Amino acid sequence: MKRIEELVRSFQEQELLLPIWFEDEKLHFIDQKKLPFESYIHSTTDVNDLALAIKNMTIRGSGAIGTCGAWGIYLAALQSKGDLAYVLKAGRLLKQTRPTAVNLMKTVDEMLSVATGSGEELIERIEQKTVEILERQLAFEHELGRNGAEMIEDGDAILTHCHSGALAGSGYGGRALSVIRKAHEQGKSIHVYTCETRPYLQGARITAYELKKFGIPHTLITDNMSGYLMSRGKVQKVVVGSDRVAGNGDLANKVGTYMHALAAKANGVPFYTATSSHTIDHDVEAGREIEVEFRDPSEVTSFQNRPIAPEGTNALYPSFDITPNELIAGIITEKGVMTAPYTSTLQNLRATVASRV
Ligand code: RI2
Repeated sequence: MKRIEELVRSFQEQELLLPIWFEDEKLHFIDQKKLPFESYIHSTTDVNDLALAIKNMTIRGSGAIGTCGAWGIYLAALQSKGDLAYVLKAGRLLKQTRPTAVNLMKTVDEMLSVATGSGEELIERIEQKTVEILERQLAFEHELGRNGAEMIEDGDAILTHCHSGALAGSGYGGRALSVIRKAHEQGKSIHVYTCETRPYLQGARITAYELKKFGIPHTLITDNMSGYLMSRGKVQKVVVGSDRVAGNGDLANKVGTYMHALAAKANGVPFYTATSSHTIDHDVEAGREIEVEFRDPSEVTSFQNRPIAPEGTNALYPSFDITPNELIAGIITEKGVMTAPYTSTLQNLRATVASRV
């Protein structure tokens, strides 16, 4: 049986940017709110700390919080010395942290499907499942990247929104950046426009940080510049991540995605989402049924704790929006690129895949 420590060591030997890892009997994770100005690493043995870190976006990105479903249950099993009731309670806590990204809920359920027995026996079952999920997720990023890179042509400028990269996933490139990183590794000459992504600035802070690290040429723009660039023929593809895809192909992703998709359609630019078959939620028929998380409006009226509007200004912060399927040229998955009509292509995909993070 492969142990967690062995797996983490093998990950550390690869060229990965790990968001979360386990070492010296503690879970460690990078503080994504402080990047790129500070590389702060939190360490804990308490699943409650992990749940709080997901809720306050210290750890974020649907792939990374998906793997937290595995890490959190593993931590709870260790912390409680194999107390099943505690592990089940931890599962409920983790699932309540963020409502839109579906991978976290699905991964917690997958972990709990092996949670039987108690003590060492329970811990061992959970450790095995954790290893399985983490290995699978890293392999997924390479498969997804290879499929998506086929959509990218030499000379393309690619627009992306938010941060759908290594630290939002398992360390290679997450979703959108796995596609971009793979195309770059294949020797294609590409340029990336990364939208800053108000109000959290994931694009400016984290996507630009990763693109720089991977040596991929890029330009930072504010979110409202994408229409201008597309209308001037400066963008050949749009590739974004995905928090949840409905059964009909409608996409929930970081707020602002929808307006990029509209501009892409109006200018004949193909718009893709890079996702996992696990992120397709067949329990949800269409995007309007997806719960959109609303965050604290103070995150809009201030920037890094400094006010940017008069005191008392009303603000609103829907964290995600829904892009209707007719604006999507393709849904890139680890099993290939799905195209319209999505209701049937996604159903066929469902029939052929095992679940993934
Ligand atoms: P992957 C983010 O949300 C954005 O919606 C972004 O597109 C996505 O997660 C990246 O996750 P948040 O967690 O699609 O920053 O790459 O609110 O998994």
